Amino acid sequence: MDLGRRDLLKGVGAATLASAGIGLSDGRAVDRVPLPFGNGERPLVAYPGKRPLLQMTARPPQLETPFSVFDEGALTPNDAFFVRYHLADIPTEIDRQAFRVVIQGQVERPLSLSLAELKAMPQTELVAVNQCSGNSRGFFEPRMAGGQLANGAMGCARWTGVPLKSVLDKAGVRAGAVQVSFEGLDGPVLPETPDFAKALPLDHARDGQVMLAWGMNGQDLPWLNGFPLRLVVPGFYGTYWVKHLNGITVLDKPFAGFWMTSAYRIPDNACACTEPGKAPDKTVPIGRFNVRSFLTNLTEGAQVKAGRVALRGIAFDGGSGIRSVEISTDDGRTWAPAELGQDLGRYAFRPWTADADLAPGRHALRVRATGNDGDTQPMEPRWNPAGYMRNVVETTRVRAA
Ligand SMILES: Nc1nc2c(c(=O)[nH]1)N[C@H]1C(S)=C(S)[C@@H](COP(=O)(O)O)O[C@H]1N2
Ligand SMILES: [Mo]
Repeated sequence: MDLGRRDLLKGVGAATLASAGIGLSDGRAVDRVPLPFGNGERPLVAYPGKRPLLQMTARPPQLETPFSVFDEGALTPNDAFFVRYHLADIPTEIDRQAFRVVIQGQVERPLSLSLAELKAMPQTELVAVNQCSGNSRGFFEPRMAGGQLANGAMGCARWTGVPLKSVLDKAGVRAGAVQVSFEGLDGPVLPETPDFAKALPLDHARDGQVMLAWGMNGQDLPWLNGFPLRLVVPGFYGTYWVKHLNGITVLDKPFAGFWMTSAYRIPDNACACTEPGKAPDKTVPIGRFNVRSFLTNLTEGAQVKAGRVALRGIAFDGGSGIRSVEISTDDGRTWAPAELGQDLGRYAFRPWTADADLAPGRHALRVRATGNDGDTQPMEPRWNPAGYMRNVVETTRVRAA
């Protein structure tokens, strides 16, 4: 069903992507940057509403955040936030007055809500990390097909919107409903490509935290992050965070779309992993983030002055919150606790700081986080065929002199 997409595109006084100054196809490369794996060179390209970011593909735009941004604070600035799309027909013109999100399917009262109507409902705010399932895929060994990302397909923002639950309650979910599906204004270029749509179990959709968000760090959503409305699914991989959200359908049977039944699936076991090179016997849809941590102020190969060295970084997990972060300066043989910084909520980046004493010579710095749920990061990388969910204890090799 076409949810009025054409109508939305022809509104008068529509905001357009091009009005921000640069067409999608002619983003200017200002530099080229090497990511630390084979074929990792990326142009730094400035898109509308964005500072120069690492361009993985141009059509559709797929942009990675330069890692140094994560050293600047726990909230990722809107103009530095990564961009992921699957389908090349992304909206380039949206009339914010004419925009509607439709709630239909197994409901008592199908709704078509404007932004003004949504904003008149009780609002909610939450700081949460959005991370692509394939963040860090470029570091997998053996390597696999898919976007060759370093660690910049993640970001943390303060999201403003209304709980999905409020909107579902307004529509009145019918007895027997089991799932809710979501789709946005973007579409495939070829009709045989399946349109991007995702689904959540009804209980998850009604947990009060899943949100229809129009605000990001106090501003409208950047165009490329889903203007004017997106789904925010705290603690869950970005694939569920449907952008340009204009269709919500309550279903009485599990959603059978390609992006749930074939794509974004992980091995159905505790580690979500297989022996490298092996396919899993059974898969399930990807879900919650595992726990990760990063050193942000020193990069691989850095030279530092021997003696006391200040380290800092970030950690996050799927929503239990970070209990502790530990640092090793001897490649994981011994560990010392880091100090946790400001707590912006259990779905946010948690900053940490630590002091290390580095004798002259080479050091392998490692950082390991543990969540309040007791989960921690493995010392050896795990593997799965899609290159999802990397969360090995990362290593940064530096030299003190
Ligand atoms: N409409 C739409 N929403 C989408 C996607 C998409 O292709 N189309 N990609 C998803 C994926 S896989 C990710 S990782 C996040 C990325 O969010 P961002 O582009 O705002 O960083 O958007 C999600 N929402
Ligand atoms: Mo993603």
